[in-house]
Amino acid sequence: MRIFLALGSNLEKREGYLQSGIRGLANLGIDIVRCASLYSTEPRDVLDQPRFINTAVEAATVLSPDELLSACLEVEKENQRTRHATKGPRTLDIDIIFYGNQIVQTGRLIIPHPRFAARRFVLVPLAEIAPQFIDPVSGKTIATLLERCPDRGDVRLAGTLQQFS
Ligand code: PH2
Ligand code: MG
Ligand code: MG
Repeated sequence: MRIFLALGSNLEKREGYLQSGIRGLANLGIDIVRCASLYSTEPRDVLDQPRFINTAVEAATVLSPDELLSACLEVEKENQRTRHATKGPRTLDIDIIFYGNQIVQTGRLIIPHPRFAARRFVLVPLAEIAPQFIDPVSGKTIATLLERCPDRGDVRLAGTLQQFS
């Protein structure tokens, strides 16, 4: 299945956690196809926290949505992710945005990610690697969703991960 994941970090060595997170995913059977640039982004939801580095990856996997979620959580854990405050500072966050064009709703998982279209820190990296991908919920492309996104949060290009530059 063709999948898209959003990654973010706003503690300590942020690029290092993103790099290590992508390596961790690859070790669990998630074949990374493309990785967007790194973006320095203004915090949303909880405003009083350090700026994030966000990126997005396209990958291929045979894991089911539920297995994919478990893999993401395992890689977060490997990277010292703790859960103190919801939406607060974190070493590594890996969110499933799309699982092909499937709509998934289980007790622990909603795909597409319910808030992705309202967040520039997700849409900007995603639009870099997949502007024409169609969101199965709205039927709109990522490029269109970005154009129409009301979020004005600052999102600035901040480099690329070595292995993807
Ligand atoms: N993640 C959050 C809350 N706020 N803000 C930015 N800029 N980037 C994020 O990844 C982020 C956030 C909860 O997951
Ligand atoms: Mg998140
Ligand atoms: Mg998350």
